Amino acid sequence: MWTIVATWRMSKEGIEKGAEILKEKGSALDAIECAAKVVEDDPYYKSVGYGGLPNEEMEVELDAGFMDGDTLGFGAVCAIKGVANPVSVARQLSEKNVNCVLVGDGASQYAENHGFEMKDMLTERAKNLYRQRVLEMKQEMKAYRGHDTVGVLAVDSKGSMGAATSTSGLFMKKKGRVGDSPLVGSGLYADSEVGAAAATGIGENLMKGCISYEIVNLMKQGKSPQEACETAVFELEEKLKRRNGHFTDLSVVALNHKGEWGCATNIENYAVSVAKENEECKVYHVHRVGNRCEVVEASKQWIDQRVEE
Ligand code: SD4
Repeated sequence: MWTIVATWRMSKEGIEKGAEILKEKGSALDAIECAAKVVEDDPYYKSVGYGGLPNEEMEVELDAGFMDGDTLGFGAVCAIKGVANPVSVARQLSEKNVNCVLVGDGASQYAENHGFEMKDMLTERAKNLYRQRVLEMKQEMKAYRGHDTVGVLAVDSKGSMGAATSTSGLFMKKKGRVGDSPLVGSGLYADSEVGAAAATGIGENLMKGCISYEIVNLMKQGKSPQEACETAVFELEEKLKRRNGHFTDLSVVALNHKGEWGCATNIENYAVSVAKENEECKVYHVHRVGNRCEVVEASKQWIDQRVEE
């Protein structure tokens, strides 16, 4: 019984393509890479890949991670520039024994030397949004709005699992800033014997809880994916509030090796996309209700609006 799930509505078209691979008995790893690439290639979504929002210096620096749940192989690229599909580079690095995580120029150089497509990832639209934000920030300092990560998880018909993430990180971030998305255990984790998880939100806080590893660990202890997601998000939120006096956006998605999925958030407008064997792809809104989350199927009308979260 295969399943593929991902963060946000933006992943819908990607997981539909990934689902086609799983339907044909393809691997979870091929499916998640394919799904993430569809989002990376779409300039409309301005927080991932081509058309992603730039850093303070108007450069698009991208983060991506990839984990094989069978071997626990992990690869990542951080603050990579000029590469069309960072997730594919991360996947290739996950197959290596050493040099699995590359940053900045080293990551871009590796991609170029290994035949990955090189591309200027900064679009005119992103430049205009940057200029507009510079003007706004002169009036009021509001960096960091406008961010999201595509996090994709799958289990295939053989029971193998994988997790992939890709993002342009936070809009107006410092050059060289790395978020949770390419960090194993924070942005993503996959263990085919248990399950997989991925996160989206403010990386600086998500990484304080190693939240993806925490969710997989909670599933290992017997929690359902939904219980594990809610426990991890609300315990981390409570801890951050108690120790620091504040907390920020934390949203997650999880899948266990039986194909059951769950999600949780502490914000208003989170969504996840899901495709399963014998079921067409659906998008769900996730609403916080106390320290639980309500998951409600989105209408076709809302899906068709392609709302940018
Ligand atoms: C980061 N977690 O770079 C990413 C951004 C994100 O919703 O997912 N925002 O911190």
